[in-house]
Amino acid sequence: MKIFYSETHRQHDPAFEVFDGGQRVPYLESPERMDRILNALRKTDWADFEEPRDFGLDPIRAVHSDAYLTFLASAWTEWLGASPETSAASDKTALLPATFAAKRDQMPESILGKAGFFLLDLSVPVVEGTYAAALASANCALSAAQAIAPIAQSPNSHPLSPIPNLRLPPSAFALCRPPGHHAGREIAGGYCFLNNAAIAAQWLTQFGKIALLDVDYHAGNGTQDIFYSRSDVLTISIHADPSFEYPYYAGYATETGEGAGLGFHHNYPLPTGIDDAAYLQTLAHALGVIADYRPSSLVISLGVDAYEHDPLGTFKITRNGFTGIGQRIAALGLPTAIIMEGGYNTDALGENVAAFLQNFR
Ligand code: SP5
Ligand code: ZN
Repeated sequence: MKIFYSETHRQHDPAFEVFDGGQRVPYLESPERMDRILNALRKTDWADFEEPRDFGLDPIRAVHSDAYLTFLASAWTEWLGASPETSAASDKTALLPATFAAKRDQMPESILGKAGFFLLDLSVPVVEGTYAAALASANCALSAAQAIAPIAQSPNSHPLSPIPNLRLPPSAFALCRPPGHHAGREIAGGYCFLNNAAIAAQWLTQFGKIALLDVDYHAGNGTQDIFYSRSDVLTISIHADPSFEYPYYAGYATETGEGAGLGFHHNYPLPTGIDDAAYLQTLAHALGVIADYRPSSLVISLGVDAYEHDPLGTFKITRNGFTGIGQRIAALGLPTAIIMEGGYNTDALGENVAAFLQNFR
């Protein structure tokens, strides 16, 4: 399986985030996460690592607003240039505002005001290398999309199935960091700056309808936002009920799309303590919706924070559970681009990702 990975993610390494109650804690979405996944994948005999290609800004501008991309590109320099009186920070290790835009029809000039407009919460500190890392992450997703696109499929480019004259559909993995599914059209949140899975799905629409399934523990609010009024990208998210869990303000079962997109978004909010069997039941419903839609290819937002020992999660999914989830999804038989999202138990992260991916080679 082709795995797209870039070392550029290391440039995004904030020292802290702020948890509920105002505690500064070490940044959970750390570069070490990638090392753990790389180590686990290197132990397999099917991981084929490749550098991402640079797709330029056009496929990213198809998903995110110009104002937002301009902010990401210049935020760090503007923050460094802000006068001490306006910035009031003694050490400028990160740009993180304390005021957020509940109302979004005015754009202030100050960098802190703009940061409050374009950032959703206290888990997206912007540091010097954030934009470069986010671009490289998006390029990993785009490279995985390209690897499964019909144009990439020469007769021998993917493995033979055990059944003669029947070829397995192509799949590829984007080992993305930072993750993407909480990033909306013009907002960062939940460790996410550019919505890598949405960028991949949008790029793939040139070949037909796309289904995007999000199995991260948290609701894919950014992805929901981006495709909410579209019928050419079916979006489905299975996650902890936002009535008690981040991102709180999206991911409810009643949210099913709007306008032309009505009926093309599905949320499956679940209570705490969900085990493998209950999760697989919900997944079966979601996969039925995808099969009925007949997409030309599938994008997976793969978070493994539903794991039983994840520090941010409350679900009880086991390593075997991730194998089962991957197996059910692979059984759809669709070309599939798998995009890395969350997962914060660093000890188990690599093996959990490998457990999911092994179904697709
Ligand atoms: C991509 C992804 O998985 N982003 C998740 C961002 C979640 N941020 C929520 C932070 C809330 C902190 N609450 C800590 C509870 C620890 N038991
Ligand atoms: Zn998550």
